[in-house]
Amino acid sequence: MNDQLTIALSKGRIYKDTLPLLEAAGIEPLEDPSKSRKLILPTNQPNVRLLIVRATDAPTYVAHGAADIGVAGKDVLMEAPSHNLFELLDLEIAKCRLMVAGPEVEKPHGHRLKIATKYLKSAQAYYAQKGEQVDLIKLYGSMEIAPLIDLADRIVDLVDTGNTLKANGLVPMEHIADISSRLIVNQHAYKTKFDQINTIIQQFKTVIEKENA
Ligand code: PRT
Ligand code: MG
Repeated sequence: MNDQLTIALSKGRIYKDTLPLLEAAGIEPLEDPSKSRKLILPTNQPNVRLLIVRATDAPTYVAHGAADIGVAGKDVLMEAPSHNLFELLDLEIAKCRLMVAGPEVEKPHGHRLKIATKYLKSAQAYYAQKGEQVDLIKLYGSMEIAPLIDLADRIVDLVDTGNTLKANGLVPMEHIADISSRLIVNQHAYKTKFDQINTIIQQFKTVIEKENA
């Protein structure tokens, strides 16, 4: 039986916040991804390894079975196709909000609102549900610039402290969704490696319940 377990994680805040959960499940990486250039990290458990991937790629690795389980932000999951994977647990980490933001004083606009975002699907669903017709402009990052140079009227982006918006003269305007990271599991792996994955889920749950009690 193949009891090798591969876990897809992005470095940065998801890695940092997932470490204590992994530790509770007895899994300790043998190298620190912020210091190592290695993208496949061995752990203290010979049959468990970590894949260090881009945050937006984690669902792809899990959906294709290249990783058995992974961690991804709900913002990423709302944009990604959901076939072949289960979203099994809210890890309550890397929390933030998906919001509409714009300049404090908006210029009058005679056109449909132009919204710059990397979250096309979420923005589209949000404005459709409001019955508002807008023009969406896809960007891959630094959305905050768009209203400053009249590329767009507003942006749809993640907000945590609000400092990034503030530094660019923008204010949060509308709340779209609360975001946290989720444990995702390949559907086939969940059947073939059920005991191994379920044990990890139970150990994660214990920590999450304690932290959020
Ligand atoms: O780094 P890379 O571009 O490859 O990917 P990434 O930016 O998606 O990775 P990372 O590690 O930055 O984010 C991973 C996940 O963390 C996201 O998918 C979210 O689910 C979650 N998360 C939580 C956040 C934030 N908080 C957050 N504040 N992701 C991004 N931000 C950014 C936001 O986009 C904005 O630019 O931080 C800025 C706002 O922060 P404040 O504190 O100034 O409001
Ligand atoms: Mg980032």
